[in-house]
Amino acid sequence: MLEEVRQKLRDARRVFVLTGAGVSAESGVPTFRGGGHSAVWKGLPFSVISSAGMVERDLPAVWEWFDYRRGVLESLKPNPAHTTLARWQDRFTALTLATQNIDGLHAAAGSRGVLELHGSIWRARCTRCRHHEDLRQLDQFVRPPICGKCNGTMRPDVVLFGETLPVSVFEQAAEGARRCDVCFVIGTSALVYPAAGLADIARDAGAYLVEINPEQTPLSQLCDATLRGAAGELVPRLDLK
Ligand code: BJW
Ligand code: ZN
Repeated sequence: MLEEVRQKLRDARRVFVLTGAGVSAESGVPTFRGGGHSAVWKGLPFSVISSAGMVERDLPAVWEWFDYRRGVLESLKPNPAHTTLARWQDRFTALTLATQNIDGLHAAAGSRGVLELHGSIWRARCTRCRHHEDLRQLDQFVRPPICGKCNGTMRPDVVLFGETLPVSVFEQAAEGARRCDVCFVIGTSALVYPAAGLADIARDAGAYLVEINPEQTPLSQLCDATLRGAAGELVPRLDLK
């Protein structure tokens, strides 16, 4: 199976990659689901704490949850899956990398133009005027932070359950999926929409669909190749010589 996928990659001109939490698992980032577990924080399932309703009910708690996770991420590094995907950028006519992850590890590995479908944990966004701030450069530790442009309240610039994805980011990802020869779906449970639907778009447009995941997902049966195992091991083994 690995050899067949390698061959498809040798012939491919346009490649689309959709990644999820599993691609960062070997860097030490906890996944949301998988292995029979589901993330919980202070007794709240993440589907509650990472939801639009929670921003309205308790924004300070949302900040506490994201500040905690940013603290975990600060010392973590990209793994060989991230670095291999970054190298692929220069090997094809076009490589579109869309991620559901908010951890910034693809960019840290050197990937350019990463389509962050669910936003970034490193940014804050004003709830009033949508002004963005990079939290690594924000010289302000109050929570919630106050917008420098309009004095509004800021929130993490991430897409929570019940919120819409940034339209132009999703459109660029959908275009990459529609036009690709080979589509990789790496380290995602493929349960969360509309991101998971990008694989359907690629498949419907005739792409060769490859899943890399130690576990089965709802997408597995649609795939031309399913590579069972860890992304940090399998992606480098697909690297073109
Ligand atoms: C490894 C590995 C290794 C382990 N190597 N792999 C249609 C039907 C039903 C519901 C909906 C629908 N369309 C939309 C919805 C609602 C909802 C949704 O999809 N719900 C489903 C759960 C049913 N979607 C939304 O609300 C989205 N918005 C939307 O649709 O807007 C329109 C709308 C607006 C208003 C009303 C109605 C519609 C927004 C979704 C935003 C998701 N946000 C989160 C949180 C982000 C912030 C945060 O981080 O807290 O994003 S949820 C969470 O799940 C996070 C992830 O990006 C996302 C996906 O998770 P992912 O990446 O797949 O991770 P896991 O943990 O699920 O899986 C890890 C995988 O890795 C596993 O398979 C492991 O096996 C594998 N793995 N180690 C490779 N080493
Ligand atoms: Zn503002």
